[in-house]
Amino acid sequence: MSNIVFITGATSGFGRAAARRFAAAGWSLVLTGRRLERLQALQDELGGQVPVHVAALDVRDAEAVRQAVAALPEGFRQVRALINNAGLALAPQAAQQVELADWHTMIDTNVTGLVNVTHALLPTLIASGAGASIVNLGSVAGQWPYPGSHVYGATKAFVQQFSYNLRCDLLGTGVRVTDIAPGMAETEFTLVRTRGDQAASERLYSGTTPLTAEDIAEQIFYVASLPAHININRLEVMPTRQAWQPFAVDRD
Ligand code: NDP
Ligand code: 8X3
Repeated sequence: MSNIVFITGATSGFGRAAARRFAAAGWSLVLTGRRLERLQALQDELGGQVPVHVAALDVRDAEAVRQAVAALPEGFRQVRALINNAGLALAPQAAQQVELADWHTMIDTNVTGLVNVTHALLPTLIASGAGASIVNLGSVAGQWPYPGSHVYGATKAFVQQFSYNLRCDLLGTGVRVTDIAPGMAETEFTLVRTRGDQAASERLYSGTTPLTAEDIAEQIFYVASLPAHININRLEVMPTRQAWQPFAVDRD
């Protein structure tokens, strides 16, 4: 019987690359996201390789999440790894210029969505026992402040602390929890953040060497496939060509 991984946000970026990485290792896939046509395309691509189940799912909807987990077909129920990847940043301008609705969308997706899926799958993961994994996608923005990060960074700080706190409660169950905190990675992330500004997205990643979706998929697979006695608590990963800046000072 193959291992089963449940991935949120599998329609793009890290989630889609993770689906391919787990498939390459023979894992069965449960792929979720809101864009069903992209899920079906991934199912067409990987379905000849491993069993694939897709479910269109908005992680913000707790009842839909509960039903999607309850409706997992035979062969996909004994989930061994949960990859809590669905998430987004919006409104990169200063906090005082941001619409409240954008803050709510980030909280609803990155915080509420992540706990919705975790809550729905915890019994299954605990039943799976030693070697089961929850891999949460945090961010360097959860640890390091920068202008325009406001609620986005705060949601990722939540992801870090929730991951650590889960470790405490899951001690003795064998279920591992990891917060993976990437720096700049070229995906559709900036396109979403800028509401479709392709030029802004290309500008951010041009002339440097960002992380790729495949780089992070490799880290996700790594932490979920380590021997059962090893738990990576937090994995912060930046491009070599990204670092911090000095503190900003307001002067007369
Ligand atoms: P992408 O925009 O490429 O992918 C985001 C994924 O999240 C999509 O598959 C999208 O699917 C899904 N998603 C968004 N909202 C929802 C929702 N309400 N319900 C279900 N799925 C949703 O970005 P990345 O791959 O870069 O981002 C993945 C994660 O990594 C995010 O949590 C992000 O915050 C984090 N991250 C990204 C970094 C980067 O620089 N790229 C760095 C650090 C962390 P759909 O729209 O089909 O629902
Ligand atoms: C995404 C990376 O640097 O834009 O979480 O915050 S960054």
